[in-house]
Amino acid sequence: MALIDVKVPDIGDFDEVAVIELLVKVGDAVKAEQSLITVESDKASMEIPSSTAGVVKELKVALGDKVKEGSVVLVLEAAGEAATAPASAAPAPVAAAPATAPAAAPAQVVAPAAAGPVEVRVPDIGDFKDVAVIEVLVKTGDKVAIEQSLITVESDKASMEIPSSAAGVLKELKVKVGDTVNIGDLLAVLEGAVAASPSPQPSPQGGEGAKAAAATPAAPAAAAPQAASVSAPAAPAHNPTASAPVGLPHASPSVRKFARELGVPLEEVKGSGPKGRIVLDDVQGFTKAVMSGATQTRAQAARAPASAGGDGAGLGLIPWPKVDFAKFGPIERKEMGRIKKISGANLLRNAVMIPAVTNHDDADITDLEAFRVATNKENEKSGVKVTMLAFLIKACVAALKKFPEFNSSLDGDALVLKNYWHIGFAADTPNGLMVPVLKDADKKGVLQISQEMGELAKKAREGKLSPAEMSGATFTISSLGGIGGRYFTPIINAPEVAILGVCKSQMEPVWDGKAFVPRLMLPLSLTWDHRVIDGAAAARFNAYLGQILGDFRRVLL
Ligand code: CAO
Repeated sequence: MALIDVKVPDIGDFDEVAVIELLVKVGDAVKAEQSLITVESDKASMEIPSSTAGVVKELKVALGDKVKEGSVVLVLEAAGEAATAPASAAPAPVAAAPATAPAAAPAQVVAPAAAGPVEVRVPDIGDFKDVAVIEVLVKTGDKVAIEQSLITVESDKASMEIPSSAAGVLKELKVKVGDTVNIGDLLAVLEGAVAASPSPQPSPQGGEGAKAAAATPAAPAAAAPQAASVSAPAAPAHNPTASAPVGLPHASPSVRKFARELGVPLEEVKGSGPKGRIVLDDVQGFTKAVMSGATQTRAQAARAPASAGGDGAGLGLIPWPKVDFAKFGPIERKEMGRIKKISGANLLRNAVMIPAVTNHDDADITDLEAFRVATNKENEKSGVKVTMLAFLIKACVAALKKFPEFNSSLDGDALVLKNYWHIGFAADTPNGLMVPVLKDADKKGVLQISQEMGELAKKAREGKLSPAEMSGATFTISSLGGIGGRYFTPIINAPEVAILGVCKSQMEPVWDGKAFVPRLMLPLSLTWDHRVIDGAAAARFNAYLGQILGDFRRVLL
């Protein structure tokens, strides 16, 4: 097996470029054309590929080293036919193919010095053909300075910025991300432009002519077009005064490609490489963080409904007022607990996304309450106490069976009607609101429901509910009956489509047709999703629920 020195090939006018990434390590099997290192000048980065296959025996460069044409990158133990190739006899680089280095010579400026519309075209960019525009760094209306980068283009091995050689206001951008460009292509039109050089040459018009014009400064002028044209200097202009691109993510072509494939917005990735350069690990780390929910891309944040503490920007609302409360009196700051944060974000989404309406009604529970009290007396020894909520769960199941759309969920344009009746109930706990779910309420009697509810409520208060015990609800009841109040507007627990709020029952004078009689009235507040349920159906649901609670024998019908 022959050992081959892989050297930096002809990289155009690059003088000394810094090694910013090592893409292989000792022991790696390398394929022909595989990139070995990334080098970078002040304007372009490029990868140096290997033109021979083999195993890396020794790395001759380290991060931060400066290399130029002929510098040995590494020693390869060549494999197969490549091993028979002369290792270093040839004056040309032995292994590494030219990295399609951008042409170094600045393209010729052909704009008049006077103000006016000026076309900016792609200059001679060496062997690059059909290179993709991967970033547009300016927008219409921007003031562009001479040498300011306009776009970034990328071949399979290198990326470079195309700067403007004229100053002016950008009137029109002729390219967008994803376009491919070649020498002479029109990039932009500047107005009030002042060219970098008053060379009176015609602008390259594309194709070979353009190349010739750019490569031969003394080429005779063609007929000058109405709008004078300017060729932007080729990317690696080595102009120390060239302005650094603002906000351009610093990354090699392979990292950019990798990020594009994953849909990672590079400008949001924090680089850990030299000078803040984004390396492969950074892109992977960012992807993991987004997938685990630890972070969000800006696009996600803009799409998502504002979180509990959100500022409403995602909804296009004016920002949340920021007030220095301490200015008005003493304050104490207390971070919200985990459950409050989670439920807050859910409640906000549900409140914002569901066109919800609430119907209020009353149910006469005079007889039911008498029955409940009697039942509890009879069952005193059993330890199971029946509360109104257990009867409400049973009554709701009957109403849900009669009005099945209340026991459904929206799935796109379809309604999913559920043939099971799992009832969630809001429980007030020291950690915040929890919603345990009483499964198969249709198959259980009021005593069993009471017992299970008691166990679930206890678990909720102790923070011991399992995820399974909090999922699968088809309808929810929020009872404040033990506390007080008259009516309220509960928020639907998506993807359910309705929720019943219950407040404290109280004795009221009710007209029975002849006289006012004292009756125990239970306030009901039914909130429903208007996309699924109509107001008439909601009124019927409440009325039916009231009838059942008024005469519980109806549950049997
Ligand atoms: N009218 C009058 N009294 C009522 C009543 C009603 N609608 N509902 C319950 N009561 C009475 C009970 O009979 C009981 O009285 P006694 O102590 O004299 O027997 C007392 O109020 C306490 O009942 P409870 O609240 O312990 O039991 P419950 O089955 O009604 O409720 C639970 C259980 C877990 C739902 C409840 O404890 C709870 O946490 N409620 C709060 C729910 C909540 O926060 N909802 C708001 C969500 S939106 O933020």
